[in-house]
Amino acid sequence: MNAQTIPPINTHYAITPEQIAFFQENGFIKLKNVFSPEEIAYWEPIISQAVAQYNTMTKPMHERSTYEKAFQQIHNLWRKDDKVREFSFSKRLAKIATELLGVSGVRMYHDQALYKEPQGGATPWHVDQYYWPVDTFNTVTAWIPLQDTPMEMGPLAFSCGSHKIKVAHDIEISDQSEEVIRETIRVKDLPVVDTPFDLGEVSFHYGWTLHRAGANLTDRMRAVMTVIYIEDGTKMFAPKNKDQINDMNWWMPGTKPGEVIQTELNPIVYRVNDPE
Ligand SMILES: O=C(O)CCC(=O)C(=O)O
Repeated sequence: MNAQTIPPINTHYAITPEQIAFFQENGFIKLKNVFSPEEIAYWEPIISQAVAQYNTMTKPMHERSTYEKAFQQIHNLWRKDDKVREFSFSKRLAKIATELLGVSGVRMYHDQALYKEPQGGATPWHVDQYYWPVDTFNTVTAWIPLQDTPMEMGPLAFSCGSHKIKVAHDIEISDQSEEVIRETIRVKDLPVVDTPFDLGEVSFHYGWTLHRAGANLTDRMRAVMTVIYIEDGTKMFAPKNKDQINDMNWWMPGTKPGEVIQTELNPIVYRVNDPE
């Protein structure tokens, strides 16, 4: 693709008040055609090449923990690769995140590639915010599959309305989080949305929404990029577990409890009055 045909990554994607209401009520939303097939065809090799370069997980599948079987996980690719930075700072994505949260702007918390290998295991049920020492409800992950993602590849699944209940808030991603949440969903009869993703479809979920992904039963990589945003103005609280200490050091180094999160790793990605 030459310079003229590189698809612009910052153009606007319109969401409706009904979609915002759905997100805030259910804790997630799946939006079709956020990216065109041409855009995915352009970005997938760029992101996949960076993942191949920076992946450090080389253990054979049978020697890995449940967590390690779930995906190759590469954090803050935007710091390592300038092209990926362009993708992760897409104003299209950040504007959707801002509008869904109903806030005046969002900052980068971090990005991460989550590549589920052929025959890779399921991602256990969990909440993301267990890991994050952030003093806000307003966090959101954009989950961006870089191919169409049928059921047998492990698309992301969500428990509807589960951001409003307190389940497994103190459990890391593990067999235990899977068991506790699965049982809660069964007992409380909570609805679950577990459906394939079309090419270009992107989901957004709150940090407290219960979610999981099935195993990758195919012989193809399930390539997914994610970008995690926090509301501008969010403060850090004193970490409550070892994972939150890691997150503090990784995503907001130098920030003290009670301070606004605004290090060089957390630039503003979108503000409501930014020019289109
Ligand atoms: O991609 C996956 O398998 C899990 C993703 C996830 O848990 C997340 O993005 O919060």
